[in-house]
Amino acid sequence: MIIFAELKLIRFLKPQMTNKMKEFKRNLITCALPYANGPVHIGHLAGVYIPADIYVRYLRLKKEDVVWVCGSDEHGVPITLKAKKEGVSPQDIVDKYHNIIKKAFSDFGISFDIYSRTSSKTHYETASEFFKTLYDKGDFIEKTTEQLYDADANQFLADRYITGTCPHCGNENAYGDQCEKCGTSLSALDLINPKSAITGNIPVKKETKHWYLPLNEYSGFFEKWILEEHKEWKTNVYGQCKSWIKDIGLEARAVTRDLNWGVPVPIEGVKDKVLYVWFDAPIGYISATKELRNDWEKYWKDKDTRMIHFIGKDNIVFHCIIFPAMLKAEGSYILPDNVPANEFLNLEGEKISTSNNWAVWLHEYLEEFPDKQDVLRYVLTANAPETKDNDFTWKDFQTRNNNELVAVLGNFVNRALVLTHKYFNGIVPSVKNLSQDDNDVLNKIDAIKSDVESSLENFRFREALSRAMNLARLGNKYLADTEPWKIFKTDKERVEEILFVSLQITANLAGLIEPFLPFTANKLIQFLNIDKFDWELIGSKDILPAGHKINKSSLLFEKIEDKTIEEQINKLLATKAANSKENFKAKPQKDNISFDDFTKMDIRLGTIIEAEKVAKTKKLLKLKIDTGIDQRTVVSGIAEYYKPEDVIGKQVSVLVNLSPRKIKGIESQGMILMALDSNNELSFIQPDKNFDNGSVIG
Ligand code: B3M
Ligand code: ZN
Repeated sequence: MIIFAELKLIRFLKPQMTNKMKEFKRNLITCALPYANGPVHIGHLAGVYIPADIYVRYLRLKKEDVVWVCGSDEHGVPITLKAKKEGVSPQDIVDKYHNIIKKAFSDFGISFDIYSRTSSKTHYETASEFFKTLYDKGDFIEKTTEQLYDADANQFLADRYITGTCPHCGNENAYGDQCEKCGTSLSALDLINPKSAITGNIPVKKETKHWYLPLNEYSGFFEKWILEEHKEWKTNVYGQCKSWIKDIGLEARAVTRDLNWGVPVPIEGVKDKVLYVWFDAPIGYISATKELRNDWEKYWKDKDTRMIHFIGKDNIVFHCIIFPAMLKAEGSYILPDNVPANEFLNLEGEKISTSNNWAVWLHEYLEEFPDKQDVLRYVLTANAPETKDNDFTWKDFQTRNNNELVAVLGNFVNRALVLTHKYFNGIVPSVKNLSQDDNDVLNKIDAIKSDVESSLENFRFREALSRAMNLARLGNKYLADTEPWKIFKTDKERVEEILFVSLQITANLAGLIEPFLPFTANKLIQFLNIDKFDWELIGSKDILPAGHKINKSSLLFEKIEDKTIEEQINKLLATKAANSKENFKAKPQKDNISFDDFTKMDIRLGTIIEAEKVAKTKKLLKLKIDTGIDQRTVVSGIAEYYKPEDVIGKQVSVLVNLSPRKIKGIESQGMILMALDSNNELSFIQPDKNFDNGSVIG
C-alpha cells in the first residue's frame, strides 16, 4: 500500500469554489424521513437518497465538516391505516419496516451518519419540548372548529383517514392531507364527497379544539427569505413556494390531531391528542442529530452551518414553509440554505404505487441482482427526475449497463489493468518523458474534475455523472488512438508510457466515481492496491508511482442479457394483470331497451371455417363463417388476440342481421360477439355443448 499524503502532488489551478461553499464552516444534510409503513423502492432512491448520498460523499472526500441525518417517520395515519389493514399494532408495523428500510439503504451504500426513528425517546422529548416552547411563547392560535368525524369508528378523521374528490384536479381518490395526483396539499374539509377510510361512512361534523401555527403572519418573511433571497433554488422548488406565498396564500395550520398514535400534545389536561405528524417528523432531523453528536447545537444553531434538505416534490411545502416557520418561531435555529427537491420517478410509464405493488422494491432487486447496487445507482442517477418526472424502464436499465458501464467504464479499466499485467507483470511502468499528447490527456483530468464539481455544487447530479464518465471515455479514446497491443513487440518503451498514462486515468477514476458508484470505486482501489484518497488528489498525474504493484483484477461490470430483462418485465406484467383484476369495475348498465328492440337482433351460432389476416392491418382477421344459413365473410378486430390457425373450427356467436359494412375494402356480413375482461382480454361467447350452426341465441 502507498500513502498518498507522502506523494509529491502536481498542483493545478483549483476549480472555482462557489461563494456559498466559502461562507459556511459545516454542513448539515437531511433526507426526508420515509414513512415506516412499507419497504423503499427505486423512486425513493432516485428522488432523494442517491442524490443526497452523492453530495455527502463528495463533501466528505473534500474533507468538509458534514453531518447527514435521516430516520424512519413512524407516526401519522399511513402507519395506523397499514396496521389496521394487517390486523397488527402500529408498533409492529414500524418495527418491521424500520428494519427493512434501514437495511435496504445500507445495502445500497446510502451512507447516513445516523438512521434514527421518530419513536425514539430523544425524539419524543425533543418534539414535546419544541411544541412547549412555542406554546409557552404564545406562538399558536387555539381554535375550536368543526372537524369530520366517523360516528361508527368513534373517531375524528384527519389526513389519510379521509378520502374524497380533489377540488383542484377532480381526482376521486385524494386524501384529507394531499392529492397525490396533482400534488396539492389539502385539508380534510376541502374534499368534495368526503368518505371515511375506516368504514366508508359519510362523515359528520363535530367540534374539537386544536392548536394552529399562524403561517399567515409569516407571509412577509417568506416573501423576503425565499422569493428575494433564494432565487438560486431549483425552479420547481422556487415555483411551488411562490405559488404558496403569492397565489394560494398562507393560512394558519393545525399542528395537533385527535389521534392516539404519535407524540402526545404536551399541555396539561389535554388527552387523546397528538402532534400532527408533519409537526413532529421534521423535528426528527434535530432529534437524530442530538442522538449522533453531543455538539448537535453547533449544527442547528450556528449561522456558519449550511443546512440542506433533500426531499421529493410532494414534501416541498413542509420543508420550505411549514418547518422553517416552526424554526423561525422557536427563534434559536438556522433555516435551510437550499432544498433541492426532485420530481417523481415513474416505472414503465406509470406512477409508482405502493398499494398497487407497482414498484421495484430495493430488497427484491438485490435478491435478483446481488452485487449490482452500482448498476441501479448509475441508472437512477443518469435518469434522475431532477427537473421533470422521469421514467425507469428495464430496457433502459439494460442499455445503460451494457452500453455505458460495461462498454465504457468497465472496458477501459479492464484493458488498462489486464495489459499492465500482461506486459509488465502488474508493475506500474516508469517513464522518462511523456509526449505532448500524453500530457494533454493527463491535463484533461483536472478539467473534467472541475466540470464534475460545478455540477455537484449546483445539485445537477445527472450532469455530474455524465461528466465523470467523460474520464472513462477519455481513457477509451486514448487507448483506441494509441493501440498499445499493436506496438508492444516493436516499441516497448512507448507502451510503457501509454500504460502509465492509462493507469493514472484509472486511479483518478477511482476517486472521481466514488460519490456515484462507491462499490465500484472500492473494487478499483483494491485492484490498484491503493488506499482511498481525498478529492484534492484527483487531477494528479502520478497517483500511481512507477514501480507500484497492482493486484489481480476482475471485470467491473457484466453484460445483462435480454432474458434477464424479460423476466423483470414479465413480473411487472403479472402485477398489472393482478391489479386490473382486483380493480376491475363493471361498466355501468346502459339505458333500458324494449323487448322488441332485443328481438330485432338475430344472433346465431356459427363455426369459423376459414381465417386469414387482413393485409396491412394489425387488428383485423377476415373470417369465413358457416352460420347454418349460409357461409359468409365477417371481418373481426381480433388479430391481436388470436392467430388465424387458432380460430378455425371454433363455434362462436354471430349477429347475422347487422347491415353489411365495408372494412378495408372487404364486405363484412355480420359481427362476432366477444366479451372483454378486466385485462382487456377478449373471449368468444361459446355454447357449452356442440350445437348446430344456425341455432338461435335469444
Ligand atoms: N414521511 C412523507 C414522505 O415519506 C414524510 C416525510 C417526512 S420528512 C420530515 O413522503
Ligand atoms: Zn388534485
